[in-house]
Amino acid sequence: MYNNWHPYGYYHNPPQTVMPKPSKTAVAYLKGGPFSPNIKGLVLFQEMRDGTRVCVEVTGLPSYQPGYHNKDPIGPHGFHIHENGICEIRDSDDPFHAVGGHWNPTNQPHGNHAGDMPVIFSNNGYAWMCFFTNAFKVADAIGKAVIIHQNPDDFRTQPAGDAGKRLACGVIEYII
Ligand SMILES: [Cu+2]
Repeated sequence: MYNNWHPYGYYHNPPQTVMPKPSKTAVAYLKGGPFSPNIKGLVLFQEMRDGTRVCVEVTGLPSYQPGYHNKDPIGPHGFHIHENGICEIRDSDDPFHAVGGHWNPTNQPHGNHAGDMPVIFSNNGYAWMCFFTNAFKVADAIGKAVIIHQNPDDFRTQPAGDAGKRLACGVIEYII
C-alpha cells in the first residue's frame, strides 16, 4: 500500500521539516583561519517541530584534491559543531584550538554526536547545503562553534572522524 517513492506514502508520521514559519533561528558567520583565509560563510539553524533545519553557504573553500601517498584528500570537508564558542587563533599551526572537541552532550560515539553534520562538498570553492537533524534544538546550540575541516570526516575514527586541520570557525548566535 505504501511505496518508497511517493512523498506521502513512505512515512505515516514523517518528522516535520517544513513549517510555514520556523520558531527560532540562530546564525554562525564562518571566517577562514590561516590555512584557508578566504573562507566566508553563513550557517542558519531554524527550529522546526521535531528538530532543526540547518543550511550552510560558503565561499573560498579549497578545491578538491584527491588523496595520494597516504595523504588525506582535501574535501569533502568535515563539518561539526564544537563545544566552545571561542573562534580565536592563538597558534597559527593549530588554529581554533579553543573550540575544543565535538559538541557531544549525550556522550555518544563519533558519528552520532549532536555536533556531527554532513560533509561539505566544494564546487570550485563554493558550497551550499541544507539538512535536517533531530539531534539538537536551536537553543541548545547557542554559544557553540561551527568548524569546517580540511579533510573528510569518516564518521568512524574516534573521537573526531580524522577530519584534519580546522579551516574556518563561527560562533552560533541567536538572530530571532
Ligand atoms: Cu570538527
